[in-house]
Amino acid sequence: EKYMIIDGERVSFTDEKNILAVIRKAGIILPTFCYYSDLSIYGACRMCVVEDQWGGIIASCSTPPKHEMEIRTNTPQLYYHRKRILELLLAAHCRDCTTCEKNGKCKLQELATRFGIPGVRFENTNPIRPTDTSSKAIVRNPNKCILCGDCVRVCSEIQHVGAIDFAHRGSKMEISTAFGRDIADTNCVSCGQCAAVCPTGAITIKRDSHDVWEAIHNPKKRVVVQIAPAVRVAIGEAYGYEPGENTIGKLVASLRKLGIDAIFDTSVGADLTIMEESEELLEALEEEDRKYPLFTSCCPGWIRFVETQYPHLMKYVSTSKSPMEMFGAVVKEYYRKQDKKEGKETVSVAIMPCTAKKFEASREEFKRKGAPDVDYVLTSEEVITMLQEIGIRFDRLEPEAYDMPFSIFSGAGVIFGATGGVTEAAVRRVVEDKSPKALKEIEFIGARGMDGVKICELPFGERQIRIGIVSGLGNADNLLQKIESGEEHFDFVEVMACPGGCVAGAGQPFARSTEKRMRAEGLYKNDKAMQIKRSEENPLVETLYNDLLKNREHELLHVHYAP
Ligand code: HC1
Ligand code: SF4
Repeated sequence: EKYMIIDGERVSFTDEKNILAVIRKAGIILPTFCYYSDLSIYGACRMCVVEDQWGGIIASCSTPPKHEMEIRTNTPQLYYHRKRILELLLAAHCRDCTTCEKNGKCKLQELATRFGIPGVRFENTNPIRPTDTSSKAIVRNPNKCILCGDCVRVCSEIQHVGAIDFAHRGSKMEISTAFGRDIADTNCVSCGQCAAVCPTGAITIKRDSHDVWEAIHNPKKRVVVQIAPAVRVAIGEAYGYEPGENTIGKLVASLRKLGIDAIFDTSVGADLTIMEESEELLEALEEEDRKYPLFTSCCPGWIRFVETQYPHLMKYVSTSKSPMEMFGAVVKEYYRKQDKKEGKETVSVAIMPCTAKKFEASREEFKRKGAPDVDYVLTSEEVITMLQEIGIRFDRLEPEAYDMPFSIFSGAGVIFGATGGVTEAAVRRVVEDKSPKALKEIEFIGARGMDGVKICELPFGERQIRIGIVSGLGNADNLLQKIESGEEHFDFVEVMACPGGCVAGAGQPFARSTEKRMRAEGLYKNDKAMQIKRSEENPLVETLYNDLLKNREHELLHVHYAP
């Protein structure tokens, strides 16, 4: 058995990649800024340093463990070293903590408190640099950056986007876009993953809650909300509920107290998306010698990725709008007459786990007569803050039901929020056998689970269909390369930009892999408890097609992105 001596105690290890992992196994929480197990090791912050048996100082994140190695994590030398790093970081940091987005959640602030830093002895000599607010999804404030590089690595290693990188050297070093452009003018897909890993307030998610408050306070406005599938299994975490616990009823009750006029579920839109997208899939399956699959279209980060990196593949992306946009169009149409009669204006708000949805809502392609179908997107985190602002005790409220008339949706719509969910929902729709046994079999085609790449094959009539499911744009990129080279062939490919799907969106409360998995399981549990399992069995879908959507499917349910 291999072991190390950590602070005089023997700790065994097997395949841990670095000493830091062994130290954590021993129950010691060493402070770090730049270490994420999913990302490459950067070793920049030097907070995780330890002393070896000869008094040498080494970074534990970038040193592999060796058998019989002896280290100390807690010596006078290390104590002063860490304190000094913190002081230097604080000295170069804009310290307007009270009004910072990250107040209370900032790692620098947390460690300054943990180390009892009494004051900063050095002056901040850095010039104040402008904050980049050009993106609909994220805000970059370089004055709060500690150069840990987490954002750079998540953007390039996990997402294969590389919109941001280190620029300049020495004390001038900063994180920048190519040529210092505004982030909105780069290939950034608005996925928000950089904000999710940023330990300070240097990259945060843009807030739209102020505008929504104004609409709520305006008696001439009718504020209508739709809630995305993945929100229900995460928002409760802010109130002590387990990840995966479905707290939608409490959220609905809270939103009523907030002053929202009508509350619906994006899963209704997901049922419509399945109706349209499976038509496209059936058509694609008819085509002979089709090289490319039908790609899903509900994830706006993915759409932006194809537009910027694989524009020639845009024509293989489903033209079905995302559930959010389909339902947004339905909402605006539904209230049009009533608004006129009552002299009101409907403001359509979507509560999403996602930051890229803010970008999607603002796209020209989703404006009709100059007005967007979704006016504002709030993340789960923003809604938590809004509830806190007026002191709503979410946990003490009795669950309430959705408003009429859009209160019916299927389990297929709900599972959209987990990677593989769209595929499973589409398969439920296209298979001919609608028996409970067939439904159960679909559960096991391999679409479930949090793996970044899943491949399913299933019989379809005389043939087999082959489906690829990826989450994380890096995985999507790798799969696209294999499709292009002819190494892989699929009939249908589902892509979600965030690793794990919407449950793991950057707008959700911070989560590690266990919580993400529990959220996805929560959605499948929710589906199990639902009476309607398939989108086409939702009676509301039929009503909509016969009425509001009649002869307007193309206008209201499909989109053609400008080249
Ligand atoms: Fe998603 Fe979707 S599943 S994209 O992850 O297709 O955001 O939850 O609302 O639109 O339904 C997000 C989630 C969400 C859409 C649906
Ligand atoms: Fe990169 Fe996503 Fe951040 Fe844009 S939002 S910079 S794509 S990680």
